[in-house]
Amino acid sequence: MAAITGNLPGDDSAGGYNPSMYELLKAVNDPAELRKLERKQLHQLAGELRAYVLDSVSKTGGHLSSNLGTVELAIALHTVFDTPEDRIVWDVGHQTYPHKILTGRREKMARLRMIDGISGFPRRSESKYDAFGTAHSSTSISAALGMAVSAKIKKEKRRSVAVIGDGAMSAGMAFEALNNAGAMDVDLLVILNDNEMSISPPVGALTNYLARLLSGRMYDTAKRASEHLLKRVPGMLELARRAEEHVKGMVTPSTLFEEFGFNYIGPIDGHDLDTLIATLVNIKKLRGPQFLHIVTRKGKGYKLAEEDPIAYHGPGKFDPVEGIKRPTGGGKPTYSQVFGDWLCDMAKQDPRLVAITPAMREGSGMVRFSEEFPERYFDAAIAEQHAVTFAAGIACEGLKPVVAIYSTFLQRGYDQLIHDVAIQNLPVLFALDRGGIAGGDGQTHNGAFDYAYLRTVPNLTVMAPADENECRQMLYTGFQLNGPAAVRYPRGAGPGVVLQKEFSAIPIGKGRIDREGKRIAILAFGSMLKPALEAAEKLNATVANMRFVKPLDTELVQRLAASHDLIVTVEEHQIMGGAGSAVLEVLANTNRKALLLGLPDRFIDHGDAAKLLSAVGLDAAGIHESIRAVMPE
Ligand SMILES: Cc1ncc(C[n+]2csc(CCOP(=O)(O)OP(=O)(O)O)c2C)c(N)n1
Repeated sequence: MAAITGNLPGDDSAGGYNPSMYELLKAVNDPAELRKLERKQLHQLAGELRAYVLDSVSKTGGHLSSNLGTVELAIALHTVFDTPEDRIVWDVGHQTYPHKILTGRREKMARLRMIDGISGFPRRSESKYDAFGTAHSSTSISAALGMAVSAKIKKEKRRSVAVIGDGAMSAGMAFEALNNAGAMDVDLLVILNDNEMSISPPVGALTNYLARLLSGRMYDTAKRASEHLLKRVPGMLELARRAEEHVKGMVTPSTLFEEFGFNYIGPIDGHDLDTLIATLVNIKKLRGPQFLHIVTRKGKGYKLAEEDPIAYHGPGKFDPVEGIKRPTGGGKPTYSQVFGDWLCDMAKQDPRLVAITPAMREGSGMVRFSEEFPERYFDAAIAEQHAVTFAAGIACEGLKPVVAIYSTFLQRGYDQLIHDVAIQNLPVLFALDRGGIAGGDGQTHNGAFDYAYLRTVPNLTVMAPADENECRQMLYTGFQLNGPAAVRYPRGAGPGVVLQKEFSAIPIGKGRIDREGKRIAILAFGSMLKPALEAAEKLNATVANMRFVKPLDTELVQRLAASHDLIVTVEEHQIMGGAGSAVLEVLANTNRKALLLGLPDRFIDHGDAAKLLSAVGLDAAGIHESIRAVMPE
């Protein structure tokens, strides 16, 4: 493991640590065993845990940088707090691998994010130590506050702790919770895990504020305050607190978090295990809302991740010595790349184009655009609601906003989509990535509901490309419209068709027959066209690429219904309320037999996307089988 740097806790001698041992870690099967270890053993444990995280993520893929940064924090929290009785709520939850390993899931890391394996995020059904299920950001303070209030009502002595990153802290929801909590007399601890990074560098005034807090005069004052806190004698606490507030008030303005009603402590080094434990021990004795600011390093201890925490945020499998392999090019482009290229080409042609991402520059394929058009690129931070209304404001002024957003995250901005964009019929284009099964991230990240929640909104045009070129041309089509539009495409690469550089608009609300057959008509939406065409070969079925979920090509639906015995709809979306339901609405007054294929009414879990689709019958064989079940040869 030559690539591990020397800054593993307890070993500053660069590479001298032998992770194959996992001597202490092997004996820790739950936090009670961790709490029996001596303080000096915890340093060795931290080294082992860090090596184990690197070792296992390199074999399975998953989140890496953030987890290398929470090794000491996870140890300190489980050492000081009486988990699972005390509740630890991790925000987003992508940084919980050390916590998972310490809470009985060490061996299960081998099947992380795989079918029947453990989730990459906390989950109540997976472990009693996972106090709250999550994966979308900025929910931790609200949830932990709910738990703290419940403990108070039930007269239980439990503690509630929220751990939130500086990126997740940028969302409105986190501030709504702070605002609510600070005015309550509850024992809640919020730990801000500040690594000065989101997935990419964080943006916004809060980021600048935190940087000032770390570097400026406030740092010294706050640091002295925290040292002072460590020396406190129980009983003198309130007196000391008031004196300290007074002193702080004289030298420096109170922190933002104090203005919210929290007692601010920090910043402290989140990799300094001794200070971390001692501080938490003291905070545990304090009553009321507490705010601990810790500073950690994303990728800590693994040189390559420290140097490039973005590349190591969520890598696939890799060799820890060699590091991740950069794509050599030549492969099929992903839909995100197709979108990113379209964005740059369109921006060259139309100076009104403005692009917005809620903190997903890399995932949405916008790195090149951000470099080539910095003045027209806006990272709104992890703030989907704001991103959508921000786009609406831009559209009011005659510019043409494109909001690149994952299907699952637009759920956060739904009222804004209706109230701010659609009612005012503003020309905002939504590039909706990760439509359908998300793969390793699992149920929280599947784009399974977007047809349903979009097609019910007046004024909106909803398109689903079946291949990369159709995606490019649909983005162009949506961009030209004088109203809101969404182009919804899946994760990963498409079938690999040639991309036409020239733009050509697709007729609105028109589908296309791709195969003429008899008796059976398959109406395919988006990614399902390819398996539908394959299934149709054996069935000699007609296949239509519907292209539009809204406006639906009702004329085509009626024509196919009149000339076929069975209408089959196929979509990578929940059957309930989806595109098939839209087709049924058209067929309501006919006696035509219809079969709706899509995702079932349950949350589809993590794993290989192709295998998951096949398991729910959304591959060529599954489509064929389902049709034959209702219409035998
Ligand atoms: C609502 C929502 N939007 C976007 C994301 C995607 N996302 C996952 S982690 C992350 C960055 C979080 O940054 P931070 O809280 O600082 O944690 P770090 O990764 O730095 O450890 C983002 C944007 C998400 N999980 N939820």
